[in-house]
Amino acid sequence: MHLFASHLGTFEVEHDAAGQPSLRPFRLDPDPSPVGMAYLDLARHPSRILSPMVRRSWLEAPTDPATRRGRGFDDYVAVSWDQAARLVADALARTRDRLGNEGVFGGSYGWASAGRFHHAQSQLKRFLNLTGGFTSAVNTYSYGAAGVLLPHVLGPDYKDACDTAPSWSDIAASCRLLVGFGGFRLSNAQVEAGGTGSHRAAPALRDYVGNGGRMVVFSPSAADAPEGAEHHFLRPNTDTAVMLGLCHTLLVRGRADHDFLARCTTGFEPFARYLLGEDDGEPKSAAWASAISGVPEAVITWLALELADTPSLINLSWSLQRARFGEQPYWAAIALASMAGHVGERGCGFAFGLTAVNSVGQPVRRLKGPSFEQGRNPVGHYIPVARITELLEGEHRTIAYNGRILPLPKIGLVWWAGGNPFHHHQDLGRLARAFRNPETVIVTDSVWTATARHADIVLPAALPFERNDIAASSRDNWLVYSRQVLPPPDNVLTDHDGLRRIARVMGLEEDFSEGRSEAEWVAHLYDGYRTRYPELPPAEMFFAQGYAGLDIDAAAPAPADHFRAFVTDPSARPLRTPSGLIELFSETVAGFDYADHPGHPSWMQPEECLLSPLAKKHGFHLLSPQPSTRLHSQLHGAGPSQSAKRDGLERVEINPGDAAALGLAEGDVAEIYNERGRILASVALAPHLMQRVLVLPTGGWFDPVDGVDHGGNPNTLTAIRPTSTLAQATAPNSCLVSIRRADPRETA
Ligand SMILES: Nc1nc2c(c(=O)[nH]1)N[C@H]1C(S)=C(S)[C@@H](COP(=O)(O)OP(=O)(O)OC[C@H]3O[C@@H](n4cnc5c(=O)[nH]c(N)nc54)[C@H](O)[C@@H]3O)O[C@H]1N2
Ligand SMILES: Nc1nc2c(c(=O)[nH]1)N[C@H]1C(S)=C(S)[C@@H](COP(=O)(O)OP(=O)(O)OC[C@H]3O[C@@H](n4cnc5c(=O)[nH]c(N)nc54)[C@H](O)[C@@H]3O)O[C@H]1N2
Ligand SMILES: [Mo]
Repeated sequence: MHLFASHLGTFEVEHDAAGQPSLRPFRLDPDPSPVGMAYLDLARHPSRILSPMVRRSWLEAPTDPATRRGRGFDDYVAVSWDQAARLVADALARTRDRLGNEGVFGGSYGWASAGRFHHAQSQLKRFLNLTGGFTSAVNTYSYGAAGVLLPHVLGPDYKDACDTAPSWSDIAASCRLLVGFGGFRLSNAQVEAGGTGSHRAAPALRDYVGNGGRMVVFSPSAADAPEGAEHHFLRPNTDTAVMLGLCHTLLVRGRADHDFLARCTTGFEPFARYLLGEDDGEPKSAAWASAISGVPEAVITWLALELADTPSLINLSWSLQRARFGEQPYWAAIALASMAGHVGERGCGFAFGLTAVNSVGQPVRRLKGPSFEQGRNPVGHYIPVARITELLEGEHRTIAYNGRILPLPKIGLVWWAGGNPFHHHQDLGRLARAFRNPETVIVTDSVWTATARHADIVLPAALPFERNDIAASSRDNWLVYSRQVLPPPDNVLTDHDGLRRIARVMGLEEDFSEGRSEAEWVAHLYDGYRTRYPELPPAEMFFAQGYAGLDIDAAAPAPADHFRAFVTDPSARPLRTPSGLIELFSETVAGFDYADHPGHPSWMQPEECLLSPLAKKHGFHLLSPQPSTRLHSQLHGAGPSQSAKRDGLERVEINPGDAAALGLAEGDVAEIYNERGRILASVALAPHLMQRVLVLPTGGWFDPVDGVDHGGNPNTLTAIRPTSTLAQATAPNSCLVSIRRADPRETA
């Protein structure tokens, strides 16, 4: 079978009578993504980069700081690959001579595309490692706060985003109450990093509700609650307060599971003192939580008792920790589930990210297969990924993070491949200014993203359907042979072939490619999988069939039950925390002495939320969830994303009452603004949305025209303020804005 694999799943390739290819759902996928089906729309799209391009003023004077101001709007000249290769090699040499290899930032955060060989960052990092290394980035935008906090609370085994949830089958069998903070945005489950053969998360959730499973959802948007669920509005960023109110209720009503707390947790005492307000004089009661969150006190009191009485599971969306103090709701949820006493029971306890992507909650044997070898990075410098602006600004010498002080080296060259910081990072105006500091910016991408428009050297990459690869997710059990559908345009190369040309100029080609062709690399990777999993079919069979999966034919693997063994006998099967127990108070975290991250779950009010003084000036809380019609900024030009726009603008959701008060009607062009920036978007009335909340999904392409972003990228407005000093993670979901009808001169 001719298959194409993407982060949105696997598709069958068909050709019509005229030989035109198109994508069809993979026949083994129960819930295929309509967005992924539109991939081929990008093939000859006008946004394609068709040749290596160099920014004109940089080409004329690459070391002249004056030319750097043109990044973002200068024009470009096309050059040959040979010339581009020499320019890259020279620029690298200049930076290494002046600043050493740590002067090269190669962190390149981003989702790139599926495929183990043509993985853009792996290709770039292997290349840069051969040249002596680079300053890198750690953690993710997805799970940056939780990924740093959870190792302190549960141990390093619970660092990964998909590794705490029980399996859907166990939830269906044994959980009687599923509480979802942040709800279940089902369009998110279309996606899986590395791809998948079968979308199972959204059907699993629907089955749970369909079979009478009870569900309570807290979210500023009722659209996050699936049909059949009970939904409660809460003010954005106040989930921690609600959870503390639930904890307090359990405690004062005598319903906390003290046996569980004593056997399986440490630090309950200081946490209980905090709940009771013994030190700060403020009991974290249901009434207190209600005043902060807007959730009725009676709902909190009722739910606390239900949680104790019922086999229950508390799920948090990842979005909650993409906010100021985003570590706290995660810690509070663990405390709450511990007090309710169902951790370790089948399908119960706590979970993070059910339906955030497809794999969470799937019982699969994971194919931890070989990836394209990156080699070793001799440079030890790194940043937490969302501190890119601070790094490039060059004014900050160090940054505190997770108990350490990280030096921030001076950066002379930035090379980004497979990510789009002018999509993903916050406060894009400030990022654009920071991007004017390095001597050289290189971007490898397939399309003219805003990031590419900030580069001096732009290298065109083949799209995923223009190459052959083997796709697999480390969180799934499918291997897919993703076969070329169309050849790339003439001057467009795969990341590997482009880097190979540059390696040749630098005398590193043999080390970089090991003399293997694309087909040989792909076969080599499959051999690696087969060595590790001898039950996989022989290579000829795999490449002929187009896919293989460890569990496709065999019996389903046992569901995950992360905490059962630990809870049954904590001393025999301790967690890998300092105490061996769930840490409701962490000596380690408390010892860091960060004012923005105490040693136990705590309520702290974000500087930007509806309760803060700034809300008097900017009265709306802007949320920026994942787009349902694309993958971040990818597939922006394809049908589903384009047809969801109105008048060429992204749609912003607003409560109809708020809109009426501002004189805004459906389809009006609105300006959304704060001190950081201004954007245009088309007004979409949303009765399901709480008042004073706006929802503008990410992925609109940043397109500033006279200081106003017509592309509707919410990150024009969001702040770079971190979750806390502990994780230094991204916090775009804490953002206050104003909204008004746009000046007609701007929209003309
Ligand atoms: N306001 C706000 N901002 C957010 C979030 C939010 O919730 N709110 N969420 C954050 C999250 S969770 C994430 S993960 C990030 C996502 O941010 P990114 O991962 O940076 O977003 P993508 O659009 O997927 O960027 C991938 C880029 O790689 C390019 N690409 C794809 N395949 C290849 C390839 O083979 N080679 C090369 N060279 N390039 C390729 C694509 O064209 C695209 O430009 O955004 C974050 N930003
Ligand atoms: N189609 C599609 N799917 C995707 C992606 C994509 O780009 N496109 N991106 C993927 C990636 S990289 C990731 S990390 C995951 C992200 O998965 P998540 O982080 O879970 O998803 P989000 O869409 O950011 O947010 C989910 C919901 O959280 C709610 N929410 C926001 N703030 C708050 C709050 O303070 N309190 C409460 N209670 N609710 C709140 C919003 O209403 C939103 O609908 O999605 C993945 N899935
Ligand atoms: Mo993400």
